[in-house]
Amino acid sequence: MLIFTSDIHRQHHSAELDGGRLIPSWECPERVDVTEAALSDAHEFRLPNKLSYSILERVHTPQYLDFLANAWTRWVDSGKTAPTAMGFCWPARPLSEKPPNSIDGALGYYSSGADCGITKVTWRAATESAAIAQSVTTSVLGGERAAFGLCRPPGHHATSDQFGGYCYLNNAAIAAQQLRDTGTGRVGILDIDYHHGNGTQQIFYARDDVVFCSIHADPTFEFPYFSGHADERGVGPGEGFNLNYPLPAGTGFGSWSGALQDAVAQLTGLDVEVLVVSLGVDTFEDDPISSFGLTTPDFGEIGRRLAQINLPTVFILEGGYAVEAMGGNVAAVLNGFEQGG
Ligand code: SP5
Ligand code: ZN
Repeated sequence: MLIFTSDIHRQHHSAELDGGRLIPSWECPERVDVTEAALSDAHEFRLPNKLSYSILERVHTPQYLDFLANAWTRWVDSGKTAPTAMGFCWPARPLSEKPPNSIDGALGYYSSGADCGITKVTWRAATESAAIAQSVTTSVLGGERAAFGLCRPPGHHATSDQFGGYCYLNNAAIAAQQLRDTGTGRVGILDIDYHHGNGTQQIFYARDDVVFCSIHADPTFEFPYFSGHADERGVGPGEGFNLNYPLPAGTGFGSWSGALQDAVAQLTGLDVEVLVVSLGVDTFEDDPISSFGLTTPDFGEIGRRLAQINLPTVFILEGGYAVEAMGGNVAAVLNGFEQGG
């Protein structure tokens, strides 16, 4: 399979507030190294083409893009010396949501939490990650059966105007929008990361041309906490085109794959023409921040099942924090997909 990747991400490593302490983020550069190493034998690597910026404006607000592009400079200009810019105050219920002028206020306004922040190279890394998503999509539009983007930073928690959950630009949404803008009919996004893809859900919530379908840890106990319940089914024309499968802590492959089977049946029934897979492997049994019990062979089976859907497929990397094992888990999905037809 064609794999798009780049070195630009390497210097981006945010801090994250975890259990009351600021730590180097679980979302670290080594994730890509390990995955590249595990894929190198059986797959072909390519660098992305230059990002066409206009696609970002189809998914994110101009104010948010302007904020992301300039946040680091504003942080430094405000006299701060910490290597990660983070907010500490959010427009929580029932406060005003008027955008503030100060960098501290803007960091709160344009983010959903303190599990990540903005470093000197975040904008560069996030736009390169989006360029990877765009190149993967272009190659599938050009006739590839499937291609994979080693996107880092990940994207599915980024809404139209908020970063969070290690995500800044929503790579899967960018892929889906690019497909729509170039003549693809209805697009299906299948999000199998451990966490609910709240950003992708928000971006397409009122639309019926992109179906969002997510299998994830129930938000009653897991991040992102405020999005991902089964009764979130879309609004207006989008009603019925947003499908959530929240699952309990400790879920193993038996019930997880039951949810997948149902999700695939629903997607197939909605006449989807191209599939975008938000591929997180943080459902792995040894993931340090997650609670599901999937094994490496289970990831191979997931790949085979995804191939059986029999649609052109754009794979976008999301989470996965068991660094040593994640390469093998991603490889298992892609190899299973190729075996599955
Ligand atoms: C892309 C993606 O998978 N983002 C996930 C973001 C999760 N951020 C909150 C993580 C909280 C982790 N707390 C772990 C405590 C273990 N000691
Ligand atoms: Zn995740």
